[in-house]
Amino acid sequence: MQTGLGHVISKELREKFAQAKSVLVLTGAGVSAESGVPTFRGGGNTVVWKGMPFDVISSAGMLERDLPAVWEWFNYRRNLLESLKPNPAHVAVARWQERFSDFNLVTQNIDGLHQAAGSRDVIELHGSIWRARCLDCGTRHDVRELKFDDGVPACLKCGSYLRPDVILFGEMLPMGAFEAAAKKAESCELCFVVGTSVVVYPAASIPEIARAAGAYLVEVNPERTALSDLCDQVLMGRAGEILPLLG
Ligand code: BJW
Ligand code: ZN
Repeated sequence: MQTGLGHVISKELREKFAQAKSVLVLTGAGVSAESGVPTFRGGGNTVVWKGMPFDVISSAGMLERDLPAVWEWFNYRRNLLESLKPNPAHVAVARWQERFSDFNLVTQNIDGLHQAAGSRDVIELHGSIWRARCLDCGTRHDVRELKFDDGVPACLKCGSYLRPDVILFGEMLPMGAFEAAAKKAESCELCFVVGTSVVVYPAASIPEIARAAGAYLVEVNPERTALSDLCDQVLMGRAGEILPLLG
């Protein structure tokens, strides 16, 4: 007998999940929502910080205009993240890597919570809030090793300014990350799209690629998205409640 939310997983999906060998999971901000990380969009709202919409402060243009403000914004979010822990959705996804012979996790998140839950080889499409990158020599540093006395930290190698190692609007994704994710999408049998509004490209094309290549597409989100009509299954609800039901 099924109890609680157990009924949301159909027999067909349970069978696909039991038989699949190659599985790809694409996650977005919603997978971290139950850990306490605010999403960018959803519920009809978008994040605004000090009067600036997030797509203004998290943009390539703002980096050129006001690097200290960009650091202030990321320091604020990093401070929030310090005390947050992975939730049952991160834990379930980390377990899946042991279950399938070919398992790939692609995330748009920069919070590092998948890794904190034990996921390995995560393809981070939008970088990491825990790293900084030199504007001059390109060297990457762990932000926890940097001094922020003057607002903008300096490169430990060459002394030039550092920037957050994240992908802002109008910037190219990290070399090879999208290509690696797209290749895995082309060959997966089962693709989960979890906690993303699927509006930011090129990340949003990953499930489209998987679908076009014949994958069974499952969306997990409390709200419908532009992808919902393309999906074989839409599991409407919170990732931390739904993903553990699959095992
Ligand atoms: C739950 C839940 C729970 C709640 N359980 N779910 C093609 C067409 C049009 C535009 C473009 C295009 N190609 C490129 C562009 C431009 C742009 C873009 O896509 N714009 C669109 C918005 C229109 N893309 C780019 O600029 C990208 N670069 C690029 O394409 O380079 C080539 C290029 C260069 C130069 C010129 C032109 C092209 C880069 C995109 C980088 C995105 N960066 C950000 C910020 C990172 C740094 C930071 O954190 O500040 O990444 S934007 C922001 O959105 C962040 C996220 O990773 C990303 C995606 O958001 P996500 O994860 O989907 O979160 P939300 O909040 O949107 O949704 C949360 C969902 O969770 C909701 O659906 C909720 O319902 C759900 N939810 N609780 C499960 N408990
Ligand atoms: Zn440097």
